Amino acid sequence: MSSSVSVANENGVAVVTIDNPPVNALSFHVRKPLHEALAALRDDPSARAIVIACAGRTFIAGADITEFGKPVEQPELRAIISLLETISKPTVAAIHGTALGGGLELALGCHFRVADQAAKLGLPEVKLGLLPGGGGTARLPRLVGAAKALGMIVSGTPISAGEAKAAGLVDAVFDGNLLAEAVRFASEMAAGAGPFVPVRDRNNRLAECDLAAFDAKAAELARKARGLEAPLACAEAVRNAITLPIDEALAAERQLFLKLVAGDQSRSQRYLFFAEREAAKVPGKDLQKRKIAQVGIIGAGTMGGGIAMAFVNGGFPVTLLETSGEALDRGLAMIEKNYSVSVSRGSLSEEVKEQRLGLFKGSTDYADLADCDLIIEAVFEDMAVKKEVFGRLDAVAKPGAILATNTSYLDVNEIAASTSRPRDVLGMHFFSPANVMKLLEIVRPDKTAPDALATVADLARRIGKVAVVVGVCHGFVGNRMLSARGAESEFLLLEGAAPSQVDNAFTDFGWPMGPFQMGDLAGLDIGWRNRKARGQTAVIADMLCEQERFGQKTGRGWYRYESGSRQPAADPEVEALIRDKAVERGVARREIGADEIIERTLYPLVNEGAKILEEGIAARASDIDVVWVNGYGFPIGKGGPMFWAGLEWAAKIVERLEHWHERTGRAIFEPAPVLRRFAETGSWESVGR
Ligand code: T1G
Repeated sequence: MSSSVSVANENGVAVVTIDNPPVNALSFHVRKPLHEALAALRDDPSARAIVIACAGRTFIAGADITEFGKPVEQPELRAIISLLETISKPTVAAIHGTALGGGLELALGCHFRVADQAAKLGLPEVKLGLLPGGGGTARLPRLVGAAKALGMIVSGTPISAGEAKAAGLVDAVFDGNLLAEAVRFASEMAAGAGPFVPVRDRNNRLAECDLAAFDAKAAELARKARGLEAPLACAEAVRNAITLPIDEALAAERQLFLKLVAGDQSRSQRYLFFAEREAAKVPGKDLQKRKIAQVGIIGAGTMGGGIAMAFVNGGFPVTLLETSGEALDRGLAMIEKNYSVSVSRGSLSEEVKEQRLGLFKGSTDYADLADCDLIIEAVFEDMAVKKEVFGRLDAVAKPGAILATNTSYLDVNEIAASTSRPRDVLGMHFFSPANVMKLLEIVRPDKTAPDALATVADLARRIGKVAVVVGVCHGFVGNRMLSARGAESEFLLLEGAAPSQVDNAFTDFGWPMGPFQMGDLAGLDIGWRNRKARGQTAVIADMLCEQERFGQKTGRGWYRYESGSRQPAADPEVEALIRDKAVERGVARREIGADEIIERTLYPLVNEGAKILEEGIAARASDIDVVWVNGYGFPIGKGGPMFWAGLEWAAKIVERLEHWHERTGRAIFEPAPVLRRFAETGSWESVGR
């Protein structure tokens, strides 16, 4: 037997244990001995039943994602599942932790599945740009019905053991010693009459399916796919389970899987899976972390309130500080309203809402922050104001407390230097709404202690954030690149592109929303205030703001919003204003196509990312992609701006940047040397620091 698979016999029940840390992925060195063990046990009279279990913290978390793109080594998962289904004695999967992807598919090859209370079961392949390739699209509907299977497979979201039991996916849920209970369960099954019907031969749940309702649901999901192929393939494969004999459905699933796994979208999404985990490997990752029990948040506005919710949702008590009782009450009322909306939507129970509200403590006195282990300020974006806050924090915070600023742009070195404890100061740049958006830029000033950085990175994971460590510069990684992406926006409008044309070019590319619609959503007054603070102008946007066209909040911005609707409508007044400004500036207008829009917005985005990489503001190109996918909605099927530069062909990007640089003379088009080198080598790693 191998080190990855062992077999024991417990009073006639064979226990096959898989041990492949850290998540028992079905790597080749697991599949081979597992196949051999099951083949032997099938014909072994001393084994009346078989339990498949896993050592370590979880049941099988799926196929080994690192094996994709390489030649398949036999036996593959499907062969093991087929072998399982030739076994007449009862087979039982004992599930703890997570049974995901190929792990759940293996369990679906067993007659029975038992789980512990805390287990989760799911088919998340769609998040990797794939579909369940081990028969899950044909077997899962046979246990939980087509509609439930469609929802699980297209969303990729795991369900709890309890939900799985209720749905018919799991046969028993245990509280105590899972393995002992699983062996007992298997022994009881073996004592029973049988026969034990493989999942593939159970069709009664399929008969319940209302195909018209299924197709309507699948069409709705397709509309949300935004150009991603995997969700559509998932729906097609589940539909095949209903309409085709199972072997034809399985053959069709295989073809769909092979097409997806070879495609750019899955390559991009698998790249992002590992990129997020690389980003989490911050310097000093394994250092002793500081204990964080009490969190203080200064500022109960939109950002401060959202950040406070993010920590409370992660189970941390929060002291929320404001300058006045009235401001504090407003902030707490907004938080309470946010939770009530979640309750009304059914995504939060009333009980959990009350629990979370109980973790808030409001205050207007800095002294109440004295016991906090981490204090984050989310006050007005002004250096003088930030320094005043840090001065007061320096006076009251306990030794070793981490002091963080939520600034989006400002120099965190300067803030740190204004305190007596720069080693404890760093930036935690959340993205609004902070209780929802996953990205957290951890801004690392020069003097921050490694253990403080490691503590905050670990904390980010604990509150469900995707953290990326970034260096100090104006706008760090995300916002600095956002400026580059938007630098041409007004020129495009003056030269002839309507806001809707630019936005459509973005949504056709796969963005959830274009820059003008996004501006109207966020509020044009925010950018206006930032520009004025920095002595900058944006001709057209400033004019809109002077007319109090702030976007959705005022019913007019780049677009019109009729009677409170959020649906943008082209605004002839804005288009006339743009035309008048073009005439005033002597700008000849012309037709501008989507390709040009992408070249003049997304190529500078990539170019700025290359500069950021060269300056060491980001440690890896993949960190930049993690920022843009998790903080700005860069389409996951393109992997992020830096990965996409490879897909788009970097040499072409350099050539087009040179074209626009020659034509406009504007610096954002001057190709960064690092980008040129990437175009030659095809790898960012060869060009980073
Ligand atoms: N393959 C290879 N490595 C994996 C892996 C996998 N499936 N899952 C995790 N790892 C690595 C990960 O890169 C990290 O490595 C370490 O394990 C810990 O992971 C045929 C085609 C299980 C919920 O999509 O969701 O089956 O950074 O940091 O936060 O139909 O890992 O330490 O070097 O995420 O506790 C489907 C992916 C595969 C599940 C645990 N399965 N994994 O989360 O730890 S495709 C998935 C997860 C498939 C079949 C199809 C999570 C987790 P390192 P971690 P965690």
